[in-house]
Amino acid sequence: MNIQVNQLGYTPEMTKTAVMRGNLGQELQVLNAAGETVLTVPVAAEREKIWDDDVVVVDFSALREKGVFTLRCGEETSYPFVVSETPYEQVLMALVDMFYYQRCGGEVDERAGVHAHPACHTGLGRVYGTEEYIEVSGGWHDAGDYGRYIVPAAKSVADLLLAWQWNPAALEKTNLTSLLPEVRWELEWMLKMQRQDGAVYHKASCARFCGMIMPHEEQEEIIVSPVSTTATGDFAAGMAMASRFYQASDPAFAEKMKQAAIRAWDWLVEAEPMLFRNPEGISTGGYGDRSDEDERLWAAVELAITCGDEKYLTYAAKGIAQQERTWAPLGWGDMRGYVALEGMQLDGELGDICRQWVVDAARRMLERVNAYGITMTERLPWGSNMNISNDGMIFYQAWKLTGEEKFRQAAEKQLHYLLGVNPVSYCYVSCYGTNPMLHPHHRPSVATGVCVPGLLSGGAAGGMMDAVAREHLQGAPAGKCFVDHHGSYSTNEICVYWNSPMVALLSGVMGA
Ligand code: 9MR
Ligand code: ZN
Repeated sequence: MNIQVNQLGYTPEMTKTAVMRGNLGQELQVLNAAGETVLTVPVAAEREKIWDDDVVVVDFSALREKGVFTLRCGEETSYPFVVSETPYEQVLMALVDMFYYQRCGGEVDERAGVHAHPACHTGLGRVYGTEEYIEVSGGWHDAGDYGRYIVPAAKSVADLLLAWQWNPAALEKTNLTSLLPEVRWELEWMLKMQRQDGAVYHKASCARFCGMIMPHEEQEEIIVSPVSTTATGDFAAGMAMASRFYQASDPAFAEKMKQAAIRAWDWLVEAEPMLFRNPEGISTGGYGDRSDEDERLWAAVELAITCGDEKYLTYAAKGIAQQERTWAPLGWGDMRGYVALEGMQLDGELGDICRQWVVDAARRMLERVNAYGITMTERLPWGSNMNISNDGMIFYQAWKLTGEEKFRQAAEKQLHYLLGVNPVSYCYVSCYGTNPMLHPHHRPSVATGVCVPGLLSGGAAGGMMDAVAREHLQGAPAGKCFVDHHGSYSTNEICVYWNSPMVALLSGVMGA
């Protein structure tokens, strides 16, 4: 396929772009379902060389009518796409339902079809290196594996709450689950991961990854790994943030989270950095870090907003002043983007500084975008689709702050990329679009032979970090390093914290 479109379509008002590769012709035709040409647009002569192709962006925003269309240039025809007021309603519901499918410690009921299963991982967890057993059931399985990790959990929670904050109306239509109750499922588990003294255990998982079995079939002992200052900082931030969202519906739960955040903070201020590394005998996800300063700062900002105490504000002000505020990464490792996004709620000058930070970061990102509209060209990391969704969130917020169209368009382009405007012509959300990803590294999908819908693939990742990637992708340019194969965990795993920023981006864009 040489004409890449958003396979789920566009709204009538949206900027509509497609990316074409090669010299297909000088004009692009938009054809309706009857095969009639409804619009012709010239194709620019200049090409951008990227990922071994010569590509050109075509803008067919002049198409305002609703219906099903294809793009044609020379001999080549794109996949069909719709123009409608609600092209993303279904996929958004599926992206949210993903969290329900990932549930641990509770039944996934018969509505999930072949993926239904009884409560899993319900045994007590043994605190690493001790004979102490604690109750840590619940939460979401992190990804294609069944580990549950605090650091990425906090990112997922924050993104989903931001989605709710940005556009609750978009999230009203639900299928298997709805947003705030689903997030609470994770929060209740996180609360169980806090130690008496306020510190937070890094993760709950078996010693190693299991085979491609259903979750309730994994019967090994659950081990609760040691505490870390990154997990404790993220926990404090996530709890303080979440507390505000449940204040109206359940003040007691909100208070419980606030107190948990305060206790985590009180422990944290006395603690030297404890950066996590898998202890001996444990080989599940590490979520290690080089610094815990950003997690501490994010916690201070959320606590300052929720509690208003001077001590949090002082810490936040000092920390924010020290940042080089030109980029705003949204974790899991570097949480400074949440400092910027959330810090906008602080009063006075601090709030202004954070708003400027978001806009400056978005401007810097815009300077780097390629023909596909994304900021990464040479190096696409493991889970690049998370970075793309994260970037979309920052672009969206910059648009809200400035009203500048270029930011809105940039946010939409991140979405177009994920849904089909990419060099491998995939809709990266499982079971959606004309050419969907269908074979993720995801145990329930592999065990049943049926792909769970609504999973965002990690996407293209250079570096050849698994055997399947090495077999299929040797020599491929970065943007094409993707293989829809369940063995390629470095290009085609799925994760709660990859779905979550896409939920936020999509909710935002749907309200734009
Ligand atoms: O998302 C993580 C990615 O940024 C890292 O490069 C990679 C290797 O350390 O790990 C990813 O996280 C995985 C985690 O360790 C275990 N669950 C599945 C995650 C996604 O592949
Ligand atoms: Zn489980």
